Amino acid sequence: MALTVSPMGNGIGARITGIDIGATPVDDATFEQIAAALDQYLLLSFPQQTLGAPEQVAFAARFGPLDIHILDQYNHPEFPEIFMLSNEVVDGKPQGLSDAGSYWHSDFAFRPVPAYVTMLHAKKIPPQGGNTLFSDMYAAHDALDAELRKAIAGRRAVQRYRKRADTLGQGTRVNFTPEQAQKAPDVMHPLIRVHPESGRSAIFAPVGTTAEIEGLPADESAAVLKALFAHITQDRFITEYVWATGDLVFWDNRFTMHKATSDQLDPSQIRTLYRTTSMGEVPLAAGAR
Ligand SMILES: O=C(O)CCC(=O)C(=O)O
Ligand SMILES: [Fe+2]
Repeated sequence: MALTVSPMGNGIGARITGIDIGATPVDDATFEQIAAALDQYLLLSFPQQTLGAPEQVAFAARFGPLDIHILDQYNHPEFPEIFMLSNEVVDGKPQGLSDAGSYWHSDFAFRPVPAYVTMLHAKKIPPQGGNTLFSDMYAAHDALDAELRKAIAGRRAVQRYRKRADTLGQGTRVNFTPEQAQKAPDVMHPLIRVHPESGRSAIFAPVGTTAEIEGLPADESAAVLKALFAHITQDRFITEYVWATGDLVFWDNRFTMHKATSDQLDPSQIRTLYRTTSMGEVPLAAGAR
């Protein structure tokens, strides 16, 4: 299949045309091309895709085992691997989770094995608003100054689902029940993680979950994280994705962070996306390969 890969700009992200992902099963050679493009660009967009829920599940499963979301009230009734994001309410019933994360995060960073690929298929996109921001954690790593690099080198940090709710008094708009929260205990991951094949280093400090740096006094840990968060959220690392209905978009959570802007969306602006999450690997620390 002849794919056309067009970079979105100078940073991460590429658009791919020349393929209808729902129409024909993607052959192995084409899949390898797509996986290689994802490795290179970290964020891929396939416009005008008409695939249904089972086709999305089948395609996403090729990247890794699919998560079934703990907030199961928003799972698709027939295909529980599909998690529905929507601010639409029909007959008093929410059609999905209205805000899956309007703060910098990497999906399931708080799990022992975080997400690899999150895939969103845009079902209904309003004329304006609801853009998603992505930040390049390879570039942020490479631009670290000597002081900050030294402060985080070889260190691990606690990844905590509850961090955002605890510190800012707000989580996603729907929070876990106590039983659901129990399924998300603290984990420890390296602050610099490496690509398992290339060995390339990236910062892994998703703002929404990175709580404490192991082995540092609390005040020092807080000061380093404050500086690190300011560093990794600079405009120069960010790509803003503007959605169109039909877009199939996915990204590599290992080496990027992202941030929804659903918190700024006017409730009259209906936005619905179907999500799958392909799980990845235990984050590898530099030197551990
Ligand atoms: O709705 C969005 O723009 C992104 C939501 C999100 O963070 C996710 O699906 O992982
Ligand atoms: Fe997310």
